[in-house]
Amino acid sequence: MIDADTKQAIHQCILDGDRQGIARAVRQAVEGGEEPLAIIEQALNPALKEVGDKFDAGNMYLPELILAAEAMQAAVEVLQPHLEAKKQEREVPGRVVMATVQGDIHDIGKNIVCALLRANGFEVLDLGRDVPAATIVARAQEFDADIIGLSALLSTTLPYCRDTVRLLEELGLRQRYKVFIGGGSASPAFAESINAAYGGPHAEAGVQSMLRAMGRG
Ligand code: B12
Repeated sequence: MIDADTKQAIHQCILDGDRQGIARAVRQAVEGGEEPLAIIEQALNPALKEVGDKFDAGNMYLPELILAAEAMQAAVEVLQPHLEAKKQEREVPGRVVMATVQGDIHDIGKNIVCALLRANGFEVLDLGRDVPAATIVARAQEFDADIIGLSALLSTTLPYCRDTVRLLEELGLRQRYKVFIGGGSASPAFAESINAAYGGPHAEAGVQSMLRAMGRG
């Protein structure tokens, strides 16, 4: 468990949308020996969830949501190199194309998944956010990917995960790739309904599932 004062300081910076404050707090936490992943899962994610709940309940408005998201992104940027520094010298378990699907600009979670995949030795092509199914499939072929990882945070963009799988089927490529979906809108039931794997609600669990799918871990 991370230190309670550190957790509270990070939590408050997210709620206040304080980019400078959070970069400082997160840097100090890492220098003080806290694990980057523990900072994300125990401090940053719960704070951002609170922001989302407040927004949902009408107690927070879009400009504040944007500031909180920018603070989160600033924290992840500080943590990303530390996550990737954990990379161990080992055989590459596989190649992954990651994207946030069309219509969706939520990319914080996807960026964390990419950092953790790299830390676990995967070769990763990050296509960014708001990526159409056709681009995902074309780039997966070019990159000779083993896995396609899709992130969807909006209920309205979840169908684009289905579109990606359908396009693979139409092109006779479905057996070529393992497809994982994740992000706030994804669920095990939806994943099953589109013939994809559910990556789980946390990046770490998702990466472990991908390692297992590649016969590792
Ligand atoms: C930050 C945020 C934003 C930021 C995004 C900034 C950015 N660069 O990402 C901004 C302010 C831009 C934004 C905009 C909007 N947002 Co918003 N946003 C959020 C918020 C608060 C946090 C999301 C987040 O980053 N969570 C933290 C990350 C780390 O978690 P995560 O994404 O789930 O990822 C983790 C796992 O899911 C997993 N994972 C993720 N992807 C993948 C993929 C794979 C393959 C695997 C294995 C694992 C995996 O690993 C990650 C790390 O553990 C959520 C609330 C919430 N509780 O989620 C609302 C939320 C997602 N937003 C919402 C809405 C409605 C919007 C807007 C439509 C608002 C508006 N009226 O304009 C716009 C949509 C813009 C668009 N077209 O995409 C709703 C969605 C409702 C729904 N179900 O459809 C939510 C749930 C808020 C709410 N309660 O109403 N938003």
